[in-house]
Amino acid sequence: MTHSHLNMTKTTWNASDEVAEALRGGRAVVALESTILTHGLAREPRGMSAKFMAAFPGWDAHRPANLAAALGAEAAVRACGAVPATIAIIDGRVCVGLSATQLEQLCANSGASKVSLRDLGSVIANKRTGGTTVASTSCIAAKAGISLFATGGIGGVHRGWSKTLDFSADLMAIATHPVLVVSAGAKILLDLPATLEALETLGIPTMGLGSRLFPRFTVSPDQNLLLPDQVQDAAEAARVISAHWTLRPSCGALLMQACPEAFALPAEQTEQALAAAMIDAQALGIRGAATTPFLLARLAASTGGQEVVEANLALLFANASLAARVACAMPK
Ligand code: PSU
Ligand code: MN
Repeated sequence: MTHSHLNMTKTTWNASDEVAEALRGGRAVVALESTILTHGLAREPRGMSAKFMAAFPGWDAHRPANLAAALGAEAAVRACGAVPATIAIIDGRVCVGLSATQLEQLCANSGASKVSLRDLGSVIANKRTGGTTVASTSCIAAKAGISLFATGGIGGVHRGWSKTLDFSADLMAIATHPVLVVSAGAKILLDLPATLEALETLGIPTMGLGSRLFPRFTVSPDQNLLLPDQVQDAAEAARVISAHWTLRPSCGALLMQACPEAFALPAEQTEQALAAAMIDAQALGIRGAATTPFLLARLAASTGGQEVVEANLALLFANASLAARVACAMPK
């Protein structure tokens, strides 16, 4: 018996008709993660500023914010000519491409878990439901034959890592699955210089779009933290990743772009909120997988929380568009 996904029964693996057909036809497909839906955004509707609505007129203020975000990211992929494949585990089934009903139910499900690499087996076997992280989404996308994946910000080496040894499974997953992950860099709550070192150690190609500044998720880039490489456009990213895969066909890569300038936040304000949140996390004994959702939720609830949410959404939509453009530029 092999353990290939080809042998997984229909009950554990389900690609939507649209995604299955796109993959069969060699069309451009972009994977999207779902932890941001289950753990990153509100399950209540959320009104946005006039500035946000002018930039993203499709935002649906009447739907739950996480569902509106999911639909917005999918629409951004479609607008650039690719097919979106939102990935999640639903009742133990690995779903690649969710129906409207599945997406609605996932976004409404307050019991959905955060599913990282280590959790996949138990969530599937116990027929549970969860949002997949960058790590587990990379694994599932690779198995499905999808090579482009868009997210907000990746996980990385956490601040205080020398005591906690906490660094995200995202890093190992990207190093060991052939996907190009498009992000706005690593989450601001991390130790970013250490994250850059880890990416180098793992041999993960890391390119900035039109810049070598390391993007910091919702915060504007640090002028002193440089990526090893940059590309001018989607076509160049596609050429670089194709060349990379001729030699290292099982190692992923990163393409990063800064949060759209109109929505990026100043570092000082975020650092202040983060410092308070980290003290609370320690006092409450928040550890392990709970750390990232806790700190991000505290940032979004801090003074200026509305701007944090808008920046998070603006960068997510921008990354979905960029991933779709690269997917369309990949050689067939
Ligand atoms: N976006 C959010 N909240 C999250 C995440 C994204 O608003 O929790 C997830 C991402 O899916 C990322 C993961 O892969 O957090 C990293 O978590 P950790 O540091 O535990 O590996
Ligand atoms: Mn962790």
